[in-house]
Amino acid sequence: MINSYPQALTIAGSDSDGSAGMQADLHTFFARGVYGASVMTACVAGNSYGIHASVPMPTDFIDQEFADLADDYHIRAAKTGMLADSELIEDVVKNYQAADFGPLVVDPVIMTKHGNQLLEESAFNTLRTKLIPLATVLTPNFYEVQKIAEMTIHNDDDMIMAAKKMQAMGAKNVVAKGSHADETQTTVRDYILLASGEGFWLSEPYHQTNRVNGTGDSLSACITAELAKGTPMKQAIEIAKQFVNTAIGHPIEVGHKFGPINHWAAQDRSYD
Ligand code: PXL
Repeated sequence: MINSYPQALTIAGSDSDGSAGMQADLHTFFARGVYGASVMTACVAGNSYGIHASVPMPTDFIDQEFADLADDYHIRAAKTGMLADSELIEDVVKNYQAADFGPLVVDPVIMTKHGNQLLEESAFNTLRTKLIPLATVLTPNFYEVQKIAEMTIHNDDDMIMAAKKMQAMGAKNVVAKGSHADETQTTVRDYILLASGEGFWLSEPYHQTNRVNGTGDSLSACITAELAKGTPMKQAIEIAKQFVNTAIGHPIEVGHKFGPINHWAAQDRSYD
């Protein structure tokens, strides 16, 4: 009986306003009926106007967080979020390899939507060579696709080529998120490249709202939650896209400027 309930882990930064990072991940795990644990990698002070301070956690503290979870819990899937710098990436890679925490979803957090840099430029290569090879799923947004694949995306063929490049770096499955740059667009299209080599586009309605903080965190957390429950990969990705779209489509009024998405709206009601 002990540890029979599905448990997932977020390895991420804490965001004080609760809209993104570890807090968005834990909201998502809860909404999907999965128990959520957390390894805190950094602490960010911010609100709906932006981020105003950031402190990385000491690596020996991170090592202890991993050791305590490995000693007691049965983590069935894990995800990474903000990792700040090369030293933290290497420490997380070392700890994840020593643990048995199931599939790993890597959300390669580089920059917030509002321009705050959350990963040092000098760490991009460590991300490519050390963390991405461990990724069961890699979930870059449009900006991160271009940074990681080192190319500019002009059209669908470029996106497909970038996804293949990231798979060649070692990511088994890639969810490459499309552009939101055009305010007149009615849909958002993401390109999915599965481990089998199957590639396809997923389209969702585009909502014109400034309540989208935590979107990428929640997408990757929802995939993680579904993998922890044993959902097959393609279905886990489709559920997560739907989850985030529903959460964006039912905004809640929290904060004065760029608010969070609404995890309740997209809750898995089979747990009520
Ligand atoms: O949404 C990206 C993100 C990830 N992690 C932390 C954040 C943010 C955005 O604000 O604060 C800790």
